[in-house]
Amino acid sequence: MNTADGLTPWPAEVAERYRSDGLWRGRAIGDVFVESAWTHADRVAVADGDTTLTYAELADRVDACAARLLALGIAPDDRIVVQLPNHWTFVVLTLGCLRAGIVPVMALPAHREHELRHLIEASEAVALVSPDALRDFDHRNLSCALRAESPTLRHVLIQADDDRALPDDVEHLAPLCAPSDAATRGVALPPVDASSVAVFLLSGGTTGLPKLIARTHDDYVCNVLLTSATAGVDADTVYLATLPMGHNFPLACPGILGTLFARGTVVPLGSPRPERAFAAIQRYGVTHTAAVPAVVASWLDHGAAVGTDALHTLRVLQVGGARLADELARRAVEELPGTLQQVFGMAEGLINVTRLDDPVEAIVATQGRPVSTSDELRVVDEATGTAVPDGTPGVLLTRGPYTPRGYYDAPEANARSFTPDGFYITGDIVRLRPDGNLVVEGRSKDMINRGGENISAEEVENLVYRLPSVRLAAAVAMPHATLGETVCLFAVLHDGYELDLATVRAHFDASGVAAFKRPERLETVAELPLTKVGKIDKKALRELLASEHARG
Ligand code: OOB
Repeated sequence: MNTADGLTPWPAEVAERYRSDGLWRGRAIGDVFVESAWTHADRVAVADGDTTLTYAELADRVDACAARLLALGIAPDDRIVVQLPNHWTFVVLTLGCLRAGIVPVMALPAHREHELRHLIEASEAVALVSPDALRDFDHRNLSCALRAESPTLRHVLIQADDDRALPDDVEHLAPLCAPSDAATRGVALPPVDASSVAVFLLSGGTTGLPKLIARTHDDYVCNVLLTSATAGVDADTVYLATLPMGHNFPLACPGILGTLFARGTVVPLGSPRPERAFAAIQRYGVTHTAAVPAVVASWLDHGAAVGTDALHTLRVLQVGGARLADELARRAVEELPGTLQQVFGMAEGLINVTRLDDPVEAIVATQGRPVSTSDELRVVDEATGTAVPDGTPGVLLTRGPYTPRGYYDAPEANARSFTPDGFYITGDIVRLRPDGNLVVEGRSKDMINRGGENISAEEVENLVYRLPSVRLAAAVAMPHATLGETVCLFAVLHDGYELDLATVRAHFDASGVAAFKRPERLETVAELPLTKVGKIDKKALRELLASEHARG
């Protein structure tokens, strides 16, 4: 299937307006990058340990990578699942795909068999790129097993040390990312249409496995440039990426792409741990970075212990992915160098940010406002769907120039998650303040946000139902001091059965599920509270856990 077949396009007259307003520039991401590269050929584009690439070197490798992917028989519009750790090869490969019109599907390093199988199937991927092994997990073995069972997957590309011998049936990623050579020089790359799909991002997923979000070159360039402007990214920016680079936040808000478009320097780092992050910030003179609240908490504690001198070059600390508690925000403003920017965004599109010159009160107490005046927001009553008065909490709906009108090839999910007139139903409960800023008050969608990782309650429950002992299951967000929330599982068992947490977690591991989805607590109960229509009353369960948490 061609990617275009699974899309829900913006209506023609809306697309025309976005073009005439200059929001959609008709430029492919790879073309914008190449242009910025050749005007600043000698500046450092990527600095990753021993590997430093100038713009000229990066652009050379990117185009060589594009030519090599095409030479492998991977064609424009083919999909490649990319599961790489934060590393310079991620940048070369991703841009190489984009230059060739090949569409990367952005998996996360934490994903396992369960998620990867789904991504390969849903995108009909022809290739999978993964590390040889990472944190004691054998990705190569899994990748080959997935290829053996998939009707579409032909190539497994493995990121490994140069000298590591790999079997013949997998490709080394390193030679694909090497400088140009006789075989690639002069190879003409196919033109890439700006209205075509650039990347597939993953939804946080409220129902089951992640859905694919097709972002076009036009909409993603728009996303990158708007967020770059609000974060003050320029040629002097040194951006540290510690969040997984395939996630929308570090990839494009403004992240890696914003920094490269502005001719700054990207510093990939494999871990957000404070010791490593502080050292990288000091070594490279980092000016911008993005973190989730749990990471900020660890940086604050580390800073309180060792001081924050290492961070003196920091100009902008972006925090988002989960609600930043006002108290933590205040500490970040007071104790860390630079300006705090709250970012309330989503892979589906809409990005809200506090502005760098906002009053401290707004930076501390709100999650910002949309980056484009063309973003349309509605706050509606959860039950009736009608607009609530300004200042009253309600569910946030949105549409706009970088918010696609539907998930990829998912008519049922689209009927649930989009209104007939094309608004995305975020499932976030927000309050709109008179100054235009939003405050995230909660969530109507059935999700657990574990330190920025969105976990679908339904996916967890479906996995639990595979256990023979379980009659009824409910996965509920449980308050957690640093992560914000973790998964608490309530289960009603069949007569005569027993179940403990270790068994549940071992079952998740054996099912090949990303580790962050494992329940942190199990409560076996005789019955679950039900709503008047007979659904499991998650609200009551959440309140139970919250009141328990409040009591300490
Ligand atoms: C980002 O994207 P996703 O797709 O992983 O998660 C989106 C969801 C939002 O709908 C919301 O429920 C939650 O994550 N969220 C926040 C938040 N930022 C995201 N909840 C409260 N406060 C915040 N600041 O998480 C994402 C994408 C681009 C930029 C930043 C974050």
